[in-house]
Amino acid sequence: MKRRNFVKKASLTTMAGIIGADIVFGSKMPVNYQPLALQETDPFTLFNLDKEMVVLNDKPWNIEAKAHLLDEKVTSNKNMFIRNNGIPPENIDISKWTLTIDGESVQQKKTYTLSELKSKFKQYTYQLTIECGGNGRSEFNPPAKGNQWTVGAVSCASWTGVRLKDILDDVGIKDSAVYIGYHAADSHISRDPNKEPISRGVPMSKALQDETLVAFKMNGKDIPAAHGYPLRLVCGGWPASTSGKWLNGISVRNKEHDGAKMKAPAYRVPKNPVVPGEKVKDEDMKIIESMPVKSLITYPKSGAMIDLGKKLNIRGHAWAGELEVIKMEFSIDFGATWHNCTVEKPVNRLAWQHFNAAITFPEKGYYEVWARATDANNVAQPMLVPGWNPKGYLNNACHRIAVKVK
Ligand SMILES: Nc1nc2c(c(=O)[nH]1)N[C@H]1C(S)=C(S)[C@@H](COP(=O)(O)O)O[C@H]1N2
Ligand SMILES: [Mo]
Repeated sequence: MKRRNFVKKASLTTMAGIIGADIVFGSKMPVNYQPLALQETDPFTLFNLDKEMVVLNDKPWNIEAKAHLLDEKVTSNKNMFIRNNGIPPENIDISKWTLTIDGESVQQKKTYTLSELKSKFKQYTYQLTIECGGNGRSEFNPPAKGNQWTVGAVSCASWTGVRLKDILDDVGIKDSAVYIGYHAADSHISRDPNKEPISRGVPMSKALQDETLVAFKMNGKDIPAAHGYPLRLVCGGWPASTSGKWLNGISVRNKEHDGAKMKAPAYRVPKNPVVPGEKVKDEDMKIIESMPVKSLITYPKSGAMIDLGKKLNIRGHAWAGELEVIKMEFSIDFGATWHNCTVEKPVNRLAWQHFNAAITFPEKGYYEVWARATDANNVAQPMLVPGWNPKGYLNNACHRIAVKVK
């Protein structure tokens, strides 16, 4: 703690405002010191979360939803998973926030203020599905290290912003461009200012899609602090790690971006299937691009009870990375037979799709309802956990709920 530099008057006033009282000896407070009253440790209050959200890690915060919390058509802040790799930025002054576009493949480096971005480019709103590459990791055996996500590291919120392609067009991109990489304002967990916690990216073909947004609103309001306030890259349908929160820079690269968590084995899976537990060489891994087809039953909760003769109405969402879901089915006999659900069209490309079905059960007893989505390439979800991989990515097994008929 540096005792010689004292806190600036302006930030003292801000802190006093939040605490709701003057900090009497504030002028004696060391710089970067966080008053206890501001060291909020209850994530539910801190992030405004539903009380049923599940905390997997508190340093950094990693919090997931339960399936039934994702029942809304558009995910609200209180039910949205949080995945942080480092320490989110504090005391953000949006009047000073900028986005700098640089890299080997820009005509010239260019910096925009937040208000320039908002006024210079046309704004678009899309619902975009964002799923962590490690969603479902908890089911792999042998277990993979990392957050033990079950099913809840996925969201589909409504994002408003400007198209990355319009910004890149304004900057001017050289023919040599192959990849973009994002830079953000969060700090490495070690607090080492020379290290980025995460700096990932996507190939130009994804960067230039209409739906790839540099967003400043989520669900019609400022992006919540945990989800990237005041600016975020959103690449729907790809591993959520490509959607950089607290965005302040984009490098247009003449090679695959090599920022933090771009190198193997991060966000990579074996090129060919491997025996569970096997060591895989870096050069035998490939980077995850579009996420696989998947679905979630969001109503009812697992463990539902129903009277014999009554219909059970199930519902949920299905998504398939870059592709559309063309078929949604359910099974009540452990996958022996399948029946169609109704599945809606997406409101826009890369938004999850809603499904529902009315199920009749033949007699009293225990059942499981399994749900299975099929994408536009006719690829269906596997019934059980798919290909084991060292980091536990891409588990898109059918979601199941237990039902008792009495
Ligand atoms: N700057 C920054 N962006 C980030 C991350 C991060 O730690 N820092 N985590 C990434 C990962 S791994 C995921 S899964 C998503 C999570 O987004 P959410 O917390 O808004 O749900 O943000 C991505 N973007
Ligand atoms: Mo992630």
